[in-house]
Amino acid sequence: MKNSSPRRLLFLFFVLLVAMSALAQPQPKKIIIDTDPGTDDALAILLALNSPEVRVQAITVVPGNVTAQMGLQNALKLTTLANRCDIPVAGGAQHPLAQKLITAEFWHGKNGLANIELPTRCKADPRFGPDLIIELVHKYPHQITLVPVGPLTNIALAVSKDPSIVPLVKQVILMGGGISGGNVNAAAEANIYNDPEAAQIVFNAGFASLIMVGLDVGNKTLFTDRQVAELQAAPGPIANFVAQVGTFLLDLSRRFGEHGTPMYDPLAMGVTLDPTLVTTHAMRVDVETRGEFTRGETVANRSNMVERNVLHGDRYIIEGVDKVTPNARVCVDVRAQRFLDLLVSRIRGK
Ligand SMILES: [Ca+2]
Repeated sequence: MKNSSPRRLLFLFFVLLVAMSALAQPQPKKIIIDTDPGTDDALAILLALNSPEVRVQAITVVPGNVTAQMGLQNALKLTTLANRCDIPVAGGAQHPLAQKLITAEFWHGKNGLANIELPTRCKADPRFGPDLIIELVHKYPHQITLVPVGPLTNIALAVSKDPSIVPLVKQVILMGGGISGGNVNAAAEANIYNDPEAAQIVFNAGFASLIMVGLDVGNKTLFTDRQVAELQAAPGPIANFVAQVGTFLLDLSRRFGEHGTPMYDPLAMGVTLDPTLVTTHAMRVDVETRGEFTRGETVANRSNMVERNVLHGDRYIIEGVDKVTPNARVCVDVRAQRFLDLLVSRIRGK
């Protein structure tokens, strides 16, 4: 016993050292990507799959840029390209909650992936996307970050079916909305416009942390010829595919007099990897569902206050102001070059 003590101490010291180094290594975030792929969705997915900060637990598909069926096939093409058939890819909603679907082949190519043909080897998971979200949130309580980069239909269905998941979700980092105008029209951003009722459910579900990565920052992250050239110089099928997507998007942008194409969905993934890429302000955000010109607008209260108007006889009198509780952190600024460098280096496999 006396002789074995130093050896035992040494062993315990070694165990402690291993445990400490394991603790020092940050564990990858468990994420679920809810997506309508989509060119910029494809880049967001490939960014995630090339990044050690996250582990993709599932990809759930929502109709938006393309139909639900085409989106599912596209997601499977992307996991095939990345050689990641181990990741469950599940279909979900077939249409928005309360309106007809609006698809965007105009912006994404007729197959949704810049008309680039990719093979499919991976198979779809038979589970219903919102059910898979519910299942994974219960399996990993307080560990799952949801990264919705399409209309919010699947997330709304999941929280409506099982509201008990809301406090068990670690964070929601969504691409959608804007607080300085829209891209569909003067007021609305496409993801929110494609299912305003779902978006209103998600913003008001009561998630502990919800980050809105909207047009205000997405429009500042412009992918240009420089990034295409950097990717063309890199070997491999993923860099090659992303360079081709970039070329397609840039050709489209030039038709509208722009020299760059916004990286909306990839930026939401970038914020998931590195929250310091953006500056956020806490705001109360509601989604307009009835406006004549503003259906689908994310209406953000910057001061988080509303006037208290009290009826006195035939008129209202302002008697003070009431605070409203913020439900989102809205991205208001972005370190765009740092993000683009991160995107390119990860796609290049570095
Ligand atoms: Ca998308």
